[in-house]
Order: sequence, then C-alpha cells, then structure tokens
Amino acid sequence: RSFLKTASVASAAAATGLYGTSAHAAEFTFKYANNLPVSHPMNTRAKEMAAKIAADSKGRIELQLYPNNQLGTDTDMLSQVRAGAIDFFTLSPLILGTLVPAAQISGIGFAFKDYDQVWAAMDGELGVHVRKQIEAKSTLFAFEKIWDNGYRQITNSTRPIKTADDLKGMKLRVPPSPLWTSMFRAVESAPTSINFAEVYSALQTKIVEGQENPLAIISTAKLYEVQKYCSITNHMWDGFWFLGNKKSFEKLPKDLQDVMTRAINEAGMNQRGDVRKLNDSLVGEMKGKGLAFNDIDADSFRAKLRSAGFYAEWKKKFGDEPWALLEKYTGKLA
Ligand code: X2X
Repeated sequence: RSFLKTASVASAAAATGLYGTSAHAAEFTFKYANNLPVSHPMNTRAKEMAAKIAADSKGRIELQLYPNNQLGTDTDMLSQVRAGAIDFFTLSPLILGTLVPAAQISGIGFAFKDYDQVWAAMDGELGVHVRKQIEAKSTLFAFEKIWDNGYRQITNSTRPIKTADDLKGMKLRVPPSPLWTSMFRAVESAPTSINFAEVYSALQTKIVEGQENPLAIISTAKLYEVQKYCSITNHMWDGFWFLGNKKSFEKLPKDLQDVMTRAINEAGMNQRGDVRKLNDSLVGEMKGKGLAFNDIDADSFRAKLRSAGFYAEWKKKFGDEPWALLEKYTGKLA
C-alpha cells in the first residue's frame, strides 16, 4: 500500500469531516458487537469512541457498531468473536465463564459492598488475574478497564421479593453462566438460562416470572412494561469486559493499537459514570411507569447462600489464591 495514498485519503476525510462513515475506505475496518439497546450508555459511549478512533487514527481505522443483538445472542456473538468474524465484543464476566470459568469470580453473590470495592478489585489485582486467564485460555484478550453493568435487582410479575424464602420455586431467567444458575438454585428458585436477546419476550409470554438486571437495563430495555415488582436486592455487581480478538488486533501497527486502547479504556471510564448516575436516578422514573419497588433483608439471602454451601463450593472451584484475591477487596466471604 502506498503511504501517499493513505495520507491523501486521511486528509480528504479530515477536510470533509467524514470520519466514522463509510464514505471512504479505511485501512482497517473492525466490527464491535454487543447485546444492549442503543440508548444504553454502553452504546452512546461506543458511538463517541468510534468517532474518536477514526479521528485519532486519521481515518485509518473504522469501527463499525452492531448494538442490540443485531449479530445474534451473546452465545452466538461469543462464538463469532472467538473465530474473528466479530473483532470486538463486550460480555459479562459470568457469561464469559462458559469459555473461561475463572472469569466468573467477580460475580459471587453479595461480594462487593460498594463501587469503591468494585473498581479497586477490577482495576487492581483481581482484574489482572482474570485478564491473564482470558488471554491464556482463549483467542481473546480484555482491555484493562472493565465497563459497568451495575448492581443487579430482581424483577418479576408475581410478588415482591423481601426475603430469600420469597424466591422459593420462582421461575427466573438468568443469563447463560454456571455461576448464575448455581446461585439461583442455592436460593431455591427455578433458574432458566436465556440469552438477553430473548428476555423481553420470555417475560411477556410468561415463560418465566422474573429476571434480574441493573436498573439501567430494566429501563432502556423497557422490561418494566412486562414486570410488576422490582426488589432492590443488589445481589451481585456485574460488568462487561471489552474483549478483542487477538488476531484482529494484531493486524494493527503498535501506534494504532495504542489509539484504540486509549479510546476504549477512556470510553469505559466515562460509561461507568453514566451507568452509575442512571442507576441512582431510575427508581423514581420507573415508579412513575407503574413498577412497584421494595427493599430486602439482605442478610437472609447471604445466610441462605452460606447454608446452601454456595461460597464453599465456588471457593473450591476458583481455588484458594484467586479467592484470597477477591477477599482482599471484599473482606471475608465464606
Ligand atoms: O444478559 C443480561 O442480563 C445482561 C444484559 O445483564 C448481561 O449482559 C449479563
């Protein structure tokens, strides 16, 4: 490829402000896919990020966005990014657990007491441990700054959940992940693995009674339209690793890898702020839409998980050292 040609294409694009459109052919075109609605901060920040990547690479990189399960369910997209048909993908550490079991450790129930603990762990040694496992055990790698999903809350169409016993026998959708199924079995509900792409219709047709997700998702995916109760359980924090296919990323020269790394991590930090603000403001808004909110007795949930052997089982699965890393940030769990 001729340097001159690249330079002239880039400057023409700069002059006309066409970065991020397909009006000219970029030298590197990548696909980034995710499972969330376009109005969720993940996608508003991704859009801004793609524009920054185009500008900072002088038009050499085009990042194409495929939000809202356009390319399939999380399970489909995970296969595609492993194979390189998608280049970048954001995925919950717990769903990634179907491929890299060690990644699920951040999803242990009632582990992180607040966001300070979350970011200290995920930007610190626990995150380093997980990212190493992802790189060692797959064709993927994760960028340093995990994006936020939030603390998860339980919604359903049947009854308010106030104590762990209220979950007995309740048919709940959980995302596809061994840890999720294990946790909701431990509290004696009846969990079914369903990809997010099918959650709204599963609730609408009453295949399941309820589901659990952070408020930003309950709101942007309009799950309040098909649910009556929302119990503020904060039963687990969840995030999204920003994953890349190693071979795709290695096509870039080092300077352009740095452009992408900077833009992705920066967008992730901004997205964290957006999600937190949203999750703090949405109770009032969704009350207005008819969703009934209640608080819970968190101790009854922790006690039930403990007596069901949930913490002991997963400590054994993850191993003593990773568990000690988790507890370094959360305090003693099991
Ligand atoms: O599938 C879900 O519930 C979601 C959107 O929260 C995740 O990506 C884990």
